[in-house]
Amino acid sequence: MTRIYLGLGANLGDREANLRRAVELLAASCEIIAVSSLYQSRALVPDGSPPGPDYLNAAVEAETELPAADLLHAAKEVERALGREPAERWAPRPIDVDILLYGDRIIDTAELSVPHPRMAERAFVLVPLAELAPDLPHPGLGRTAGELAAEANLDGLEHLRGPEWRVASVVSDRGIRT
Ligand code: PH2
Ligand code: MG
Ligand code: MG
Repeated sequence: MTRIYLGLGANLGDREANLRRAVELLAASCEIIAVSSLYQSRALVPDGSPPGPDYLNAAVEAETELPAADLLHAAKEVERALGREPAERWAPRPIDVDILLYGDRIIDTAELSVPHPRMAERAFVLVPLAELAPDLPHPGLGRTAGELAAEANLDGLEHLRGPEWRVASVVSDRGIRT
């Protein structure tokens, strides 16, 4: 089993329902250990692009037997199941499931880069991740999720909902640690 961390984001449709359904669907291929609080932030887009609706983001801690490439395909399958259609890179989406960390592996293939290449600059990734695993080292940077989160620009990141949004039915008993 490999310990993994996923970043979830949604800025179209019923964002919270999409995130909850994504966790439920991911439970088919992973053992869900813990789910972070729900955070809201403005859409980060390149300068000059239309911003689009605000995002909800969360992080998920899980374990899986799937090799990384298969986990990526499972994540894409969840995105498709929730109605995500192929679109340009920064387009609004009902769900985005990103592999942030896969054990302590560094992966660089045409399909997949892990750790997620932009996670270390993004408060909407780091803050939920640090909630789950503050002492977790980033395998490329050698700094912990908590350290990176403490240095991130928190402007506009809103803690929207605590534990009550979490999908209790699919979170493993081992994950009860609040
Ligand atoms: N994801 C993006 C682009 N911009 N902005 C926020 N606030 N949250 C996201 O998850 C996000 C984004 C591309 O995956
Ligand atoms: Mg993303
Ligand atoms: Mg993505």
